[in-house]
Amino acid sequence: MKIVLIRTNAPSLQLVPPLGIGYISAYLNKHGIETVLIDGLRDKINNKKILDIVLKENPDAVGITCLTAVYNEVVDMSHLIKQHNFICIIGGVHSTFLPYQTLVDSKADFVICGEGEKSFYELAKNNFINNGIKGVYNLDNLKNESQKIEFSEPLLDLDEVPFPSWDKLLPHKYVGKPAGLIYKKTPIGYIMTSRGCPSNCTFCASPYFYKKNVRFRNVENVIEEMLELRDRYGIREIKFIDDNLVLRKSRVIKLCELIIKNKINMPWACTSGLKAICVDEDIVRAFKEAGCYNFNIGIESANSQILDNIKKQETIDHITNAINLADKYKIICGGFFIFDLPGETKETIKESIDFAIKSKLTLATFNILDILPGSKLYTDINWKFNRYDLKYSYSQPRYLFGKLTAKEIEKAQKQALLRFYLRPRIMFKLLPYMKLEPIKYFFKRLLKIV
Ligand code: B12
Ligand code: SF4
Repeated sequence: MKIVLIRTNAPSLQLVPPLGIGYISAYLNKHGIETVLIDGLRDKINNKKILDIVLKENPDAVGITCLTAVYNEVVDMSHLIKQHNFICIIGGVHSTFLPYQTLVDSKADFVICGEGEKSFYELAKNNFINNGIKGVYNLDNLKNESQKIEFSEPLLDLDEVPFPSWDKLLPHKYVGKPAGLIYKKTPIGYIMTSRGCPSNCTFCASPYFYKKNVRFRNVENVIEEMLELRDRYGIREIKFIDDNLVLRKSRVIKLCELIIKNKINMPWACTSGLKAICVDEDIVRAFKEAGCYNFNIGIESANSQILDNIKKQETIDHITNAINLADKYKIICGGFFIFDLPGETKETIKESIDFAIKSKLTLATFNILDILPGSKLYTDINWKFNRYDLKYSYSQPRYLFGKLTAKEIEKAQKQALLRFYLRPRIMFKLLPYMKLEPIKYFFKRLLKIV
């Protein structure tokens, strides 16, 4: 049996391997099913060209990965696949939360909700007949969007699944547009060492996707993956993309010790945002010793009422402490802020910008809130996802949660970026860490955002 797994192409500021389909591929291969991976984003090919490859491969079924941002491209890809009568299966965070709409719009045969490895395999083993496999839906067993959904059986032991199919993803081909504003060396390898997050931030889809079922890979297994990426594919830097790499202190310290013991000798960073409350001096010291040059933290707002409103479960003091520790150990610290959170006013935005500027942060992003299917905010305000509205995501406010107009929020975003970055201290601090290539990349991205 042969399965083709696809990531569609769509405008994106960053190019990171699609680990989700990489893991599904590895799991299927482990169970004797052949896979072909097509990354339209990396190869800069449109859906028609992807279809040509599918036709050439003539698989038994096609799987497409779906985030909200790429929904329209996924729907279009699925139509092309169905025109040629292949079985089409869609999975990923977006379709997990809006499976009915995805099935109707895309005409796909199945949507698989939750982590896809086990259910995809069960479905393939069952010749694509869904005899009650958990998390697998079509229009026969899903009648409307309000029907209660069961997620697929998750992988309880993350070491049970092999590394993502790096032999098919070709990690060294992901050059240019790395995640995060800076990097030291390329090519960069991306690693996820855990799944899930126990927090409750109301704007985020993660708590509901993983249902707080947090699982960790063995650190020895993570080291093995770092070595494989370095020695087999020539990867020269690692970015960890866990929801919160520092969730378990003893584990992350052990990871740092093993990075040193195994002479990994690659710079590394945590791009996704650590939770400040989990960051302490032992961790930051261990990070530094093991080669970490950058970590980011999800700050969201410097106003404590807003932090309470979004159930951030940490204080400005926790955030300041994490930033100061990074500064003490000369690690570049980035902060992620979000504008238009519930309770936002002119004053709270000013508080966030002033905080960013007064703090020892070296990098900062100021995103406008988007309302993600799967997040608590989405259900709280009974938001309806509109696929024709996607082009405004992250550039215009979707719903005014506070007391500001859309124009005021957009203006504040631009001002924040300019006020933060147009300071000699920031430029000066970034320079020693950057070579010409990253500097060019940094300015290009900044200009694009502004
Ligand atoms: C790394 C990452 C990125 C990377 C790479 C994204 C990518 N396309 O792979 C970068 C930095 C580029 C990025 C960008 C963005 N991201 Co991002 N990102 C992540 C992060 C931290 C990890 C993703 C990952 O690799 N997970 C590991 C794999 C194993 O999980 P997975 O991809 O979900 O795959 C599993 C299942 O979803 C399912 N599955 C996936 N595909 C398929 C396909 C089939 C056929 C089947 C059956 C199953 C299946 O099975 C997989 C294995 O279990 C997640 C948070 C998270 N914890 O997942 C956010 C997350 C995916 N990102 C998110 C967002 C919002 C964004 C941006 C819009 C942010 C922005 N402001 O621009 C952009 C959109 C980029 C784009 N155009 O696609 C949201 C998505 C929410 C949503 N409803 O779509 C997430 C969930 C975080 C959140 N805030 O809730 N992101
Ligand atoms: S924003 Fe970060 S800490 Fe909050 S729930 Fe999402 S992944 Fe967890």
